[in-house]
Amino acid sequence: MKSFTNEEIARLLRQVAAAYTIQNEAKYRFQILAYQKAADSIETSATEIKDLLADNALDDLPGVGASIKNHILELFNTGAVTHFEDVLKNVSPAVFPLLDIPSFGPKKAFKLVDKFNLNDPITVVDDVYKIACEGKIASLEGFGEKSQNDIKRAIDEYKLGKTKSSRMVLAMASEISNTMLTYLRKDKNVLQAFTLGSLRRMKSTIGDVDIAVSSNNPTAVLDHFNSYPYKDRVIERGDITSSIILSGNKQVDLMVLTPEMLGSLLQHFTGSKEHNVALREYALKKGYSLSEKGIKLKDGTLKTFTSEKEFYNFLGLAWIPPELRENQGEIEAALKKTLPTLVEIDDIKGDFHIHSNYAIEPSHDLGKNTMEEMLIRAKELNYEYLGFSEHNPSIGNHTEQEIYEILLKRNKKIDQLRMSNKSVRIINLLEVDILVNGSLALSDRCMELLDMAIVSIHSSFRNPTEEMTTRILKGLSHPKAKILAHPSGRLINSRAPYEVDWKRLFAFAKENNKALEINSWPTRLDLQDILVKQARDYDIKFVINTDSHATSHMDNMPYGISVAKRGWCERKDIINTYSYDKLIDWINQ
Ligand code: DGT
Ligand code: CA
Ligand code: CA
Ligand code: ZN
Repeated sequence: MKSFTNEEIARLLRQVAAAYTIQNEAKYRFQILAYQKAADSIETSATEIKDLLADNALDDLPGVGASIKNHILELFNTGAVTHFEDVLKNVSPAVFPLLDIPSFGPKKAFKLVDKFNLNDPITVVDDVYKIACEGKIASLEGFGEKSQNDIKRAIDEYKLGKTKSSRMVLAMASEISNTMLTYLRKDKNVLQAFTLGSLRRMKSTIGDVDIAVSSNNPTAVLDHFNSYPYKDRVIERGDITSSIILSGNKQVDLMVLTPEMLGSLLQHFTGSKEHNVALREYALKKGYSLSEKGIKLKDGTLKTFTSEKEFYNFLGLAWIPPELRENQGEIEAALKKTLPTLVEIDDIKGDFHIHSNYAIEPSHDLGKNTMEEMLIRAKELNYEYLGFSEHNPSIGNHTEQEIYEILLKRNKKIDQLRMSNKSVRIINLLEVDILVNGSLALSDRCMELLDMAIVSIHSSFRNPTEEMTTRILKGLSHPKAKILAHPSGRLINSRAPYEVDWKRLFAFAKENNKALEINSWPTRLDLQDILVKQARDYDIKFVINTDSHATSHMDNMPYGISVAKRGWCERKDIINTYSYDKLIDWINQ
């Protein structure tokens, strides 16, 4: 018997649906829907089909009709499916890689492959890109200039890792969730609505959005949910649950229960799965069995909970903040009452990573707003202080003397601002490049013009671990270098973190009193939560910064807070919760 993963099977089913669409969408519309639905269901199933087959339990697989189940059996028995081969034989295999690119449907992909005679699935994405750049797509019937540009952009994004199935960044998932909550609350049958799953736990990337509703009329609520105007299709509908797909292949799951079960519902669907499994094992030892409906006692009666706190307390545990629910020791800590008091957004008194549009002729990008505008936003956010940290002047385009003069002039500007603006204190920083050899992009006398510096890596990301670590430590050892910005360099869905010996870096930061940045930019969220938790064991300090290039970016602070919380950080761990005086002491330490 051959073996296939759920992902491989789902992929094959989608190819069959695509081939039907290309052949005759109207004629095969039921088949297309059935194959798409089966693919959705298999892809999101928690159980592997190969395990179901081993248990002779393929019938348990929801959302898959009898004929597709037979095809799956054939696939495992013989390694191929005759019917699939029949459907697929008229479509070039070069069509399918194009279907992973955002905005590419089967018909568009087929037309391009057909018209330009593209037959190599390995090179087809590059081939289409080249043809688009040569301007040959615009003249094709049904395409045009705009769609040619859209194709180029979509392939650019695809190459950055944005496939149709990639996980959402927090900002996008929050927006989807908020829009959906507003829509749901318009239905009078909805008593309360909550965001759950990984989004409530504020994980840095989100697979799908989970929403819970308390209601005395689940059917009406599910009907309302299924009529959501921006849905692409409904993929599952039961008595108390339903799932829909929005455009861009984003999934939203809804669960509806009556209010007296709200506590256990919130607990269960917040997860994580790992936390729930560990909690269930812990409860089992006390003779309790947990579910989304409540806690079943030894005598078989079901105890229900209207609040999540009561649920945890009944188990002898303190309520656990959602950000900690990853089975990383939180259950033991809740039992011993040693859970951390996590840092909150209201604890934040300033932000050190701010790029204004001050004309510094930088090595990298300049901000969009003036220093004055950034200060106004800081005041609105109730900050006590704000640090300006434009990139250092480019060393390729200036002599050291020119850079020194640029910085002298900038210091004058900052002095003036300090005179005229008494409500927010200003910290004079720069974001200074750590060059490949570990030295800083600024000379010592230039560094002396600053209160402190943020240092960071913006080149040669792929050097070996030891080289990278030595480079960072050397850059950080300058007395003015107090903060390491976006320490791993990762960009979510597009750039892997660079290789760093984290233990060595953490030990160095502790020893030399350097802070690691938690960068709040939604596609950075760097240092990552797991590493924050490890770094915290070294008793290192962190700074939560927004890396703002415009005033509106200053509102991203909550994303950084979520990373700090997931790393178990308390207020005392975060430098920018300090009062101004304490901050100055820390800078001068
Ligand atoms: P995601 O969507 O991949 O970002 O991650 P989650 O954590 O939102 O996962 P999801 O959407 O599959 O499920 C939401 C929550 O429902 C999950 O965190 C815990 C609960 N849950 C789902 N499936 C299971 C399961 O098989 N066992 C247990 N104990 N809990 C589950
Ligand atoms: Ca989810
Ligand atoms: Ca889900
Ligand atoms: Zn920056």
